[in-house]
Formats: sequence, structure tokens, C-alpha cells
Amino acid sequence: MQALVLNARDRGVRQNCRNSPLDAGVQPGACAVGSRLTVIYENHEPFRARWAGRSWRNEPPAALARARRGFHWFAAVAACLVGFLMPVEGRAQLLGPTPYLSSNDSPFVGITFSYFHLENMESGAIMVPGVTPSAGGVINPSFFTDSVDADDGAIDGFGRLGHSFFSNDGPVGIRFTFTASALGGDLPTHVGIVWTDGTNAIRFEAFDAANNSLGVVTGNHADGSFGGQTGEDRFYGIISSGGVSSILIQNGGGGIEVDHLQYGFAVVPEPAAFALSGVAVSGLAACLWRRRRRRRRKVAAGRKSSPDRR
Ligand SMILES: [Ca+2]
Ligand SMILES: [Ca+2]
Ligand SMILES: [Ca+2]
Repeated sequence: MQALVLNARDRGVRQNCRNSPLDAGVQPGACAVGSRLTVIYENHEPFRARWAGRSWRNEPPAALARARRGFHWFAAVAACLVGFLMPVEGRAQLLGPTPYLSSNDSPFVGITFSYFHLENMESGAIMVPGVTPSAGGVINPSFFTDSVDADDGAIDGFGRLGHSFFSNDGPVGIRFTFTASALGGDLPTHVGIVWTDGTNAIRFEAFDAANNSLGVVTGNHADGSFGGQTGEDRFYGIISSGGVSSILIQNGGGGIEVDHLQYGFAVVPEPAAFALSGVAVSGLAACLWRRRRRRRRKVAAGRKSSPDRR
């Protein structure tokens, strides 16, 4: 003798429970409405119940199959939601390379930040808080200086009269590391830098709070000139809701020159995530509605045809 415990929320099962006592091996008194239904049957023989001249065949296996289908469906939806929502937490959006001649070209323009710093090097040193470069230093105006174009007061195709940040080892590159304690406790969610001179290929990488890579952006836009030309200058950046602990920018051979290091903290909206979550929830509701409607139809059909009078 085998005992099965079914969830009695299934309408067909509940109806049988309500009609207790049942015979043919059903445990008397175990079918209280809203409780769990205990069904006992022998050797996997089809269940058979009878009450007031009506009988039901195979109802417990059918109910069990429905319960299993419902569980599998629910598990699939739950897995889908969990699988989709979990990556949202640390989602990162890489930016660039995009042309950049002044701070107006920053993709961060218009964003409301808790804090935001942009270092254009024009004071002759890095003065913004909470950031440390791994190599290099600010260079003064010269024929070779390649500042962001507008920093010298005119967007004219050259950045010679501005200041920039230079390191003589492009392949090693420059890593800018952020210190949360110097930034009100929050690592920046938005970080960008403008590459202004060097040789191809250019490579930008960002790292999360645990120093795991958030992704890489590469570019091939160096013009091969080293006289302060700005047409090749490009913005590289990242937006990451989990915070950015450092960025690394490199290029092939020779030195590397950058400018307009910028970073800030803002709540990162996840419109795509919310939209897709809404779609998932809507799908869930639709499936529930269709499932309930199908069940009602089956129950109605069963009432008309399957019970045989005895
Ligand atoms: Ca500059
Ligand atoms: Ca200029
Ligand atoms: Ca340049």
C-alpha cells in the first residue's frame, strides 16, 4: 500500500474532499477542505472513488500530474526570474570610444550625482579627491602637449596650450585607483577618461570593488601625430551600479597621454531590467489565468461526461 500526499488546492481534488467520505481505499477523514489530502491506493491501481452514486476514475494520478505540471511551471518561471534579476545587481555599461573636444562631450552630462569630479589638469596637478594614478604626471603646455581641445580656451584642433597627464610607458598604461573613504564611503559608479595621444591599439579596462574586471573597451583611432592634434581624442568610460575601484588605460608602444579624468556616484537606473521584470510578471499572471481557465473547463467537462452513475 502506497500513500500519496497531494496538495488539495486543485479544484477537482477539493471537490472530492468536500464529498467525503470516499471509498475504494481513500483514508476516511483525511480530506478536509483546504488541508492536504492523503490518498492511499494499492499497487498503483487507478484510483476510484464513489459517493452518492457518482464515481471518479484515476483522479489522484491526474491530480498529481497536474500538481507536478504546476510545480514545474512555477519552478521554470522562478528560475527565469532569478536568473534574470541576479545579474542586474552588478551590471556594468562600458562607454566609448567617443569623440571628445570639451566636457560637453562627456556622456555624464545631465546626470544628477551625489558627487562628481572632473580633473582637467589645468592647475598643473591632480587636485580631485580619492584617486591615485599608478604612473605619470601632469605636463605643462608645449608643442607636444595634447590636452583636451577646449581647455586652452579654443576648440581649434589642438590642445598644446593646455595641460594633460602623461606616462612614458603606454603598454603598461596608467591605472587610476579610487578610495571610497575619501569619497564619502562610495566608490564612483560613473568613471571616464579621455585618451588624447599615443599609438594604437588603445585599451580601457575597469574593475569592481573586489578588483574583478568589469569589462574592456578597445579602440584604434590614433592618428600617428604627436603635436597636440585633438581629432583623434576619445572618451572611454564605464557605468557600474556596484562601484568602480579602478580603471586602467593603455596603448601600444611609446608613451600615453590622457586628460579629463571624471568620476561620480549616482543611483544607476535599470530601466531595461524593470521593463523585462514587468514582462516576466505579466507573463506569469497570463499563465496563471490561462491555467485556471483550462482547469475550470476540464472540471466543467468532467461534470458533464466522466462521472458514471451507479
Ligand atoms: Ca587639460
Ligand atoms: Ca585647443
Ligand atoms: Ca590627440
